[in-house]
Amino acid sequence: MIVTLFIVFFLIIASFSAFAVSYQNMASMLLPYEYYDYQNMTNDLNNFYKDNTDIMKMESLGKTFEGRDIWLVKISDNVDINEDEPGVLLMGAHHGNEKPSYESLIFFIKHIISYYRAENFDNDEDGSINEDPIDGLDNDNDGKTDEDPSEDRVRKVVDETEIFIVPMVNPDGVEFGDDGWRKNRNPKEGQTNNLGVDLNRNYDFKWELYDLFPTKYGNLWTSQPESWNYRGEEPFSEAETTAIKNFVDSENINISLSYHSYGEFISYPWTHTSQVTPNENLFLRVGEGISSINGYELYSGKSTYLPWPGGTIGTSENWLYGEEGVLSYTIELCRTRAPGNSDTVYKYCLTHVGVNLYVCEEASSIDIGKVNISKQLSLPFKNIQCLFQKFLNQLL
Ligand SMILES: [Ca+2]
Ligand SMILES: [Ca+2]
Ligand SMILES: [Ca+2]
Ligand SMILES: [Ca+2]
Ligand SMILES: [Zn+2]
Repeated sequence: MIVTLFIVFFLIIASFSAFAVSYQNMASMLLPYEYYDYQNMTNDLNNFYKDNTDIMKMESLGKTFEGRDIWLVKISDNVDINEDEPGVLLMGAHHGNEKPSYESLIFFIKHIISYYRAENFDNDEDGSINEDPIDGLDNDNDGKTDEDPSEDRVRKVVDETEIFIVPMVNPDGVEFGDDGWRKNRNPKEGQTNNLGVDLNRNYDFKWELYDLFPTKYGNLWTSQPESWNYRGEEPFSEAETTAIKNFVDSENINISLSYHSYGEFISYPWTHTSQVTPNENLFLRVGEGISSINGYELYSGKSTYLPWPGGTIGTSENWLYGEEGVLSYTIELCRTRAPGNSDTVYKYCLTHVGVNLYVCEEASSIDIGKVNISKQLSLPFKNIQCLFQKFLNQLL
């Protein structure tokens, strides 16, 4: 009898707590996540800056077509001085309709400024301090993952790295319509609808391949002014890409992450060919490190993702690596373009705090310098170029 009563009592408690959990989940599902817009981001960044002038700096890299500032946030100790520390560049919202890409970076800035000032703290109140840092693992086997991030880790990264963050490369795109707009809003000849340029096709690296091999590189598509992937009339025709270029030219950047959404994968150069770069091993090592934190698939140049249909030209990754010697990755966040569930967004943001801290920690071990791209042409491609040259010589 007593046993039966006990079981009944236990079942009541169990079902009640199950109800409580599902009720909580329901409640958070009913509250759609509210993403930043440009003005709220600008206001918040300004406020963070006012309270953290010793480790944070904010400046405009230039104005967009519609007159918005492209904000750059620098985070480092002695932030006004250009110190001899490895440089990390984090970018979001090349595509304005990919909201998690900037949201996660604003979240990262908040995390940094709050943890930098905090004593080492037992965030989950389990009696031990910093036992479960953000690395995608349940380090203390308590069934929760990354629940006690390390304050010291943030301090070390801020003190030893120069972190540059451009959360919204394309604020005009972010602001257009309810869901944002992939391209910028700079109207081009031949556009009555679908205004603007796909900024992640506007960087200068082997731009001419489109013209040489139009079918292989999807020329018809990216050269169509009204396509979603329109690359613009020439490399760096756009204020946003030019702003990024001028900035990168003026700084020593070792590694960069460009956030997009969606797909939950990581990719890196080359984006225009299935050939690997001379730094494939380094790309793989750091890429696998990132993948171990966020659990995303790592696509190397040889994977099935590329080429489509012959690869993508004009990406920031190709230019950053091929022209600027930066170890550059794209991270496609999330399973949908802009998840509406607050818990889901929070998880993506927190996980990528771990990813960003990790690349900062790796930055000092990465210095690839200028890449000699002439060595990077594939054999068949060299032959084609050779033939093309012969053909030109005959004409001349
Ligand atoms: Ca802690
Ligand atoms: Ca703890
Ligand atoms: Ca844990
Ligand atoms: Ca952990
Ligand atoms: Zn994108």
